[in-house]
Amino acid sequence: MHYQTLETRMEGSVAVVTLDRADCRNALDERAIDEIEHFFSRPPAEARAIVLAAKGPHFCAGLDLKEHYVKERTPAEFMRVCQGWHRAFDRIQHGGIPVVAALQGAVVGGGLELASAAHVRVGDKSTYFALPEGQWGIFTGGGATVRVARLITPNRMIELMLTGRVLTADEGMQIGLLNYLSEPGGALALAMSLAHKIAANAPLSNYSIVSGINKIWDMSATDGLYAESLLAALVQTSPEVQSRLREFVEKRAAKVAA
Ligand code: 1HE
Repeated sequence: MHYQTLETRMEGSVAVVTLDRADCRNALDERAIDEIEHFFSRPPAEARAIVLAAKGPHFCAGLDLKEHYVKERTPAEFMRVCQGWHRAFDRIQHGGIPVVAALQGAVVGGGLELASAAHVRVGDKSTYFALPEGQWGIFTGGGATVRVARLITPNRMIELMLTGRVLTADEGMQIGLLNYLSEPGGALALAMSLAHKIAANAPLSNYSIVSGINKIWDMSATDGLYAESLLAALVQTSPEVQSRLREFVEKRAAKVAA
């Protein structure tokens, strides 16, 4: 597939997918959403982790407001647009491969919805967050009511949307939008090194971590514990466990140390 809005490459077992519309601040038009869905539905077979990055000074300006203005969509048309975003971002969150997002500059509106589908978020001092939909008279439609609300609590999301407040990278760290704050300009390098470390885990462990925890969050406690035992039964008895644990038993494994 030749992508027009994405650039893709492999670095060892890490796939790097980069939003490539810096001239419009990586705003997400219908093609970009289709291409994101396509990539994350069929990631390279050898990919053990994925880094989601973006060209230019800003990660993503959200919904392509010009396209939305020009198309004058009907309610049914925009419902379909939203469902396309939900499909694409579900593939990121539930595709079974860990996704690390490298965030610089604006991570706003649909850009934050995209970032919140990743499993690990890395920023630097330039990174900032906002949900400015209110000023355009619109609402979130790319999954923020589910993913962003879970990350920062519904109450914080309501306040951000009502006031249009901009959160700094430090504030993003405090409330859980960022997992890591790198040195200036270092978000991509840190995201890559985390992704390489993640890629060294057993693929079935990673699959369970990225698909199981969020799915179990949607369940009752009883169902969740049952699902956890089923997942663990599958993962803990996989052949790779024996070779990894042998290293521990024979005292060749690295220790877990602070
Ligand atoms: C865009 C978009 C866009 C920039 N759609 N074209 N998102 C927003 O409300 C963000 C609106 N954008 C901004 O606040 C600023 O553009 C930025 C802070 C992101 C970047 O500022 P800056 O000074 O670096 O760039 P710029 O000069 O404002 O923009 C450069 C170009 O990108 C310019 O086009 P040009 O043809 O004049 O060069 C902008 O028009 C274009 N551009 N942002 C289209 N968003 C499923 S619902 C999701 C709901 C939402 O996401 S609401 C959108 C929230």
